[in-house]
Amino acid sequence: MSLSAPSQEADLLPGCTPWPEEFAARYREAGYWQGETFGQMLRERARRHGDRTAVVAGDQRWTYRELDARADQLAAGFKALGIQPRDRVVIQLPNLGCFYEVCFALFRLGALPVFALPAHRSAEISSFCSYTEAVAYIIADKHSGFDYRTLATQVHAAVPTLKHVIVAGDAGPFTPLSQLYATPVELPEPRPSDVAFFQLSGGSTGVPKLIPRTHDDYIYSLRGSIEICQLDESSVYLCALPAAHNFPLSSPGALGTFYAGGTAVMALHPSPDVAFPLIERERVTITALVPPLALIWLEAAKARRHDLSSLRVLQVGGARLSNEAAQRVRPMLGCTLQQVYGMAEGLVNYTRLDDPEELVVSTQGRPISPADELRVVDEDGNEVAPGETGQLLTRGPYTIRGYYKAESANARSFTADGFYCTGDLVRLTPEGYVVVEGRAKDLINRGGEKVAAEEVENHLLAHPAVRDAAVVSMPDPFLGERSCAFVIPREVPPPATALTAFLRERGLAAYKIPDRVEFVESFPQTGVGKVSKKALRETLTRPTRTPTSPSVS
Ligand code: AMP
Ligand code: DBH
Repeated sequence: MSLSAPSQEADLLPGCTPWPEEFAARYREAGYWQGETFGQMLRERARRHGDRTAVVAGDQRWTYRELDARADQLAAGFKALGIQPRDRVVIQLPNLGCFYEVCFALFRLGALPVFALPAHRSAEISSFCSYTEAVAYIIADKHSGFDYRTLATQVHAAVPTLKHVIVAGDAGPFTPLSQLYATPVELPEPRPSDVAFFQLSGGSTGVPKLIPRTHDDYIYSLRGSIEICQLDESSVYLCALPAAHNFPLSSPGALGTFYAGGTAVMALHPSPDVAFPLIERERVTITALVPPLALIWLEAAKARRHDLSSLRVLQVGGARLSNEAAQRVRPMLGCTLQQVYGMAEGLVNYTRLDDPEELVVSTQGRPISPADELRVVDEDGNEVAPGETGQLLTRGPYTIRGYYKAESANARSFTADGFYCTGDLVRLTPEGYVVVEGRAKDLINRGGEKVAAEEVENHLLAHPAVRDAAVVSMPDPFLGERSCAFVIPREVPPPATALTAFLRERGLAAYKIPDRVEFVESFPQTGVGKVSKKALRETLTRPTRTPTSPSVS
């Protein structure tokens, strides 16, 4: 532990915003930041729990000793390729057994993973690679019917800094991951106060923003999470959501499970067909889902074909879970529901496992840390009366102070005194629990997958037949929200399917393609002349629409 660590400013990767020195000192003194790196954490767990199973993926099983050794070997292989400390490496892997080896190898090397999701396509991946000047891109050969090597060929051609494409599986013209396990070499330890990796924000403008997380701050969030979720070495965590997402990575996710000495089981797909047999076989104790998946699981559990009795906690988060669905979790699945309201920028709230049913069903929990500061403010930034709804602002020992290399976005998303503006409309209960009421930011939350309206609009505007575009959410009983693009055509409207095909060709992830397209002559406006998305949204819930509007579903 280093209480007298040098100024963070000097430690931190350029392009990242440090915590002010007085806050950093406070977080160290309180024991939140303990000066430990991910590499050291795994080494220590391998010493303490060497023979315990760390990772299960298909019929592969690795003990902590094996995971530790394989991370060392892979770190040596990455180094031999020329990957250096602080080099950025975009990882886009499905839930394969090698996922955590790759992460820990990069952590040990001090290279910085950028956690892309399997659903991202060329628009997003090219942007992550060029924005971070990534030197390597790590993919699987194929997954869910998609060939990532084709994507890599496009990205490789578009991004000059990218030297290596590394493939888990059949590498084709690229570097096979399997050939990079080399004899371990001595590596200098990265600084715990430095950035360890980048998460992605759901983003409210343009492509997702990059979130730099340090060893110190993230490991603190793991420690807090495993205490709240009561994880220990007997815990078995099922990673059913995409492993790179902040929720299954850290709340407490697989990294929290490793911190506790438990076992992480990978599900290649989150459907009950895949997940339920794994829960039965591996005696899974805890897992995490987004609300639409939770609804599917609740339905599937009725058949009672699998023994799910080992499951103690079902975490649901990423988007608002309805009270009605929340009430069905214990009767249908026989386990405790834990609502999780988190964000890759930091702050995570949990309902506690021994909370009264009323709080668990109707709130999104309370923060991990006594040092998390929450303010609920009105549109002028003034605090609202207790219990009133307003935008949530937050700062604390594991919430970032700025996105990576994003000065103008930072000016919008952070207050002068360092609070992150979540864009979420919330109210606080008398017990200090958060209830998420909606969003101030311009995002569509499609069952936990966040679609930034502006990003999709920019792509639509690139179409020659489109004069203007506004993308809004529409309520959906299954996903919570779906997206609708309102388009003002230049002359004759193109077929809606031509527009969606155009977006696909531009390499936009499938979940961002508008679920519906409506052609209009003009947009309704607000008092100051901005497009009123509120009014657009309202036209969708009115019973009659322009009869000529073509739409796609
Ligand atoms: P991201 O920026 O992708 O990390 O997404 C974080 C955002 O997801 C939050 O700011 C919320 O808008 C939303 N979110 C996460 N968990 C919940 C939840 N339990 N209930 C409602 N919204 C949530
Ligand atoms: O949606 C999220 O980003 C999220 C949800 C639950 C998250 O980042 C987390 C928990 O850590």
